[in-house]
Amino acid sequence: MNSTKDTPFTFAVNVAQATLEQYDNHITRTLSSMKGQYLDAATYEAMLPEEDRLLYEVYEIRRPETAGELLHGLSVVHPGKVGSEYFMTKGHFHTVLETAEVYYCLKGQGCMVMETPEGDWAVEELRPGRVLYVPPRWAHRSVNTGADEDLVTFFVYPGHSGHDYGTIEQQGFRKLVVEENGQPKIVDNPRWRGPESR
Ligand code: S6P
Ligand code: ZN
Repeated sequence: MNSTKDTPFTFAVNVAQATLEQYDNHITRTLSSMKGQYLDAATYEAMLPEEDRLLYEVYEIRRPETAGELLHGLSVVHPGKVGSEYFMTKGHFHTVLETAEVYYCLKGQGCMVMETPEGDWAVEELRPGRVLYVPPRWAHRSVNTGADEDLVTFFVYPGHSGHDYGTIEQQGFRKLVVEENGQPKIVDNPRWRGPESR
C-alpha cells in the first residue's frame, strides 16, 4: 500500500473504463447521507424508504495528511436525480481554506458548483479531457448531469487541506443544478442560509 512508501511509485488509470488499477480506500455515499441537501425534500423523503441509493464513490490512494503531500484518487458520481436536481457530492470547503485542488475529468458529463465565503460563485463544466482548477477558498461540489453515465474525475489536493462539510450542510450552496426541458440549468438555491441571508 502506498501509505508506507517513501519512494516514488506509479500506478495505472484505465482510461477506457475510467478506473484505477489500485487504491487503498473506497468510500461510498448513499442517499441517506444527503439529508437536507436536495431542494425537493418531499421527493427525497419518498425515495429513501424505497432504496438507499448509491450516489457516489471515492477511491483514494492513501498518503500522510501533511503539508508536503498530495492526496489523490478517483471520484465517481452516478447518474440520477432527486426530483429535478441531479445526483451530486456533499461538497465542502477545505478546512485550511487557502488550499486548492485540481480535477481531471475522465468520463461523463457534469459540472462543479463552487463558491467562496466572500459571496463569489462559479459553475464550470466537466467533460472528458477537461482539467478544472479550484483555487484556494472555493467550496466545491461535483454534479452528474449525464442521463445514464457515471461522472468520473481524478483529483489532487494538498495533504493538510482537511474537509469542512459542516458549513455546506448548514447553509447549502448558493446555486443548484436542475434539469429543465431535458437540459441542465443553474438556479438560485432558495434555501441557501449563508451569513447574508440570516
Ligand atoms: C477532496 C476532493 C474529492 C471529494 C469527492 C467527494 O478534497 O474534493 O475527493 O472528496 O469528490 O466529495 P465530498 O464533497 O463528499 O468530499
Ligand atoms: Zn476538496
